[in-house]
Amino acid sequence: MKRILVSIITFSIFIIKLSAQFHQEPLPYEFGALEPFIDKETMEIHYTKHHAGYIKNLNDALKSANQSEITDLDAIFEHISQFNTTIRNNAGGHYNHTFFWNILTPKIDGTPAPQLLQAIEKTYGSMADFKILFLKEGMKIFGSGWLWLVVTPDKNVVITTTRNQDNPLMADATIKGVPILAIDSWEHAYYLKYQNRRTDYLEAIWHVINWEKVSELYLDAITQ
Ligand code: MN3
Repeated sequence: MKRILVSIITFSIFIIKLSAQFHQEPLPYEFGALEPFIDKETMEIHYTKHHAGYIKNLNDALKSANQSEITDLDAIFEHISQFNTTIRNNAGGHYNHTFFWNILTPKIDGTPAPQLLQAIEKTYGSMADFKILFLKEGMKIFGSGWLWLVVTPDKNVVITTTRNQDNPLMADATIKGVPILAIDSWEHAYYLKYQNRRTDYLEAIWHVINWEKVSELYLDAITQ
């Protein structure tokens, strides 16, 4: 009886450990759904190889660091200095990509909710000026990184960029804030279709931004 009980407990711990692993959510649309703005092959490689790779590496790195009990990415970002670079890069990679898939949509040419539009106009004058500046900031990223629109603690919307797989939730971010929009500016996000033409990619991606989702994130962030 005792042995059975021990087996049950051991098995339960095993299950808990398994469930503590990070997983990849299904992509909310088909790989080819964002064509012609983002091509099917790029999406497929990006989701099945790059993003899946970050998750595997994150789980492996947490395990080797004896930090497998961590199940919350926010907890990693808030205490980022307590984690090694592999965990930092891959936790960021997992969060950033999950976020990115969800702010894209096959329903093209959406528009932001009035409240978000007003917030963008408050900081940047107009939507057109915001888009120009956003593109400029995206072009300034040297090497690999991300382009963001965040809600800062004083509830303003601000453009920021991060290097590698860092994000504005990390405790040591230059501009901290709640992300509401993110563009992957790594070459792997656009190279197959756009090669070195990052400008073309950053201009094309506006067509597939899920403004409904971005607006929802904005409204959540200002009421937090
Ligand atoms: Mn990527």
